[in-house]
Amino acid sequence: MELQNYVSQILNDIKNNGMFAVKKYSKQFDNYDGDLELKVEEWDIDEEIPAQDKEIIEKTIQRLENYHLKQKTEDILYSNEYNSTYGLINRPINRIGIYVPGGKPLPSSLLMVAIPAKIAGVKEMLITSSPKDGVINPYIIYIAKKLGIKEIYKIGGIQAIAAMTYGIGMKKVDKIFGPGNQYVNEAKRQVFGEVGIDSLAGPSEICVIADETAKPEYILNDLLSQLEHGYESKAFLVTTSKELYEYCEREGIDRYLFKSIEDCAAKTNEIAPEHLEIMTKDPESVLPLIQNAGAIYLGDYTPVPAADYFLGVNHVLPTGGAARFSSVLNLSDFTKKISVAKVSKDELLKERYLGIRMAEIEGMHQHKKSMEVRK
Ligand code: HSO
Ligand code: ZN
Repeated sequence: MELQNYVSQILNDIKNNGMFAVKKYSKQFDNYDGDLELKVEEWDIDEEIPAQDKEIIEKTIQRLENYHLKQKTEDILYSNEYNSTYGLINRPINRIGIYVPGGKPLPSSLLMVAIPAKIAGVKEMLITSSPKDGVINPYIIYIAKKLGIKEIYKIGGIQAIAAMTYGIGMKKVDKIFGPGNQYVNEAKRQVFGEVGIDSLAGPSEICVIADETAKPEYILNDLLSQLEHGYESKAFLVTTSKELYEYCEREGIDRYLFKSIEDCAAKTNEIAPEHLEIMTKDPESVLPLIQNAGAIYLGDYTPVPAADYFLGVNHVLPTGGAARFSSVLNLSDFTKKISVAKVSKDELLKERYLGIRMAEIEGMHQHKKSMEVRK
């Protein structure tokens, strides 16, 4: 059956039959029929995490916090010449669900979502993940505890997206975050509207722009590191160096040789890669030429994996060309903007002819009346 129908049937089944259906699919897909919510004693994993790892996690959290705190934006509130007030204010999303893929849980990706969420003021967070042999990865539990997340559900796949959307076995969430396989992505796509979703993350990609000054060994390793994410991941080399072009000949690496850096930048904008590394004599001078990329890392000492793990920048990025129209995960993904106005009598009476005429054009008589009736 076609993916779309397959997913919509399962979503509908869960919407109509609730917990009974969630349990059925957990048994079928995760081979799991135990408790769906993590039990009190299962939270007790502190001894499984080595002290050094706890320190690494602590330092990483601090670096992520430092970077994301800078993104806080002030509410806008101003008065105009009529002494009316206008503004745009921020309010956090109240409750979010974070999907953690069970096949290869990435604790670093949990940090990348939960930390900006906390800084943005999200009050309630939960995690869903398919259990492996009945258990959730202890690093995921450790990070959840550390960040004050109080609910973890052993539910994966389409059923996790349905449970979060319809509130089955849990209170429903306002927005769903986190990457997943093609079934999870299709489920997220279908529930969008009933619930918010972050994005539809596809396979990871890297693009490197490099000239003759770049170190071939660094570049090849960076390209290969991205391919480690899976067979669908993509690596692009866009270069003016014939030597580098030849050095990087490997399966899975798409290479382009151009005469100028401008041409390299144009090709990169077409690709709109998730990650872009610029390793040229003067990387800052290339930056203005780049229009489409999820993240840009300059110079010899900013490999993508450093950004994946510890720099503090966010590694949740648009993939598959989505960098043409969407952004790296940031605080605004966890907040809503609300417009505010308080109009003075003077302004309404003097300016209402604008609205009154527009209401006439649209044939909206009661709209007109509402503005007219005031004296
Ligand atoms: N490169 C991935 C993030 C990641 N890498 C997590 C390793 N763990 C997407 O930006
Ligand atoms: Zn990575």
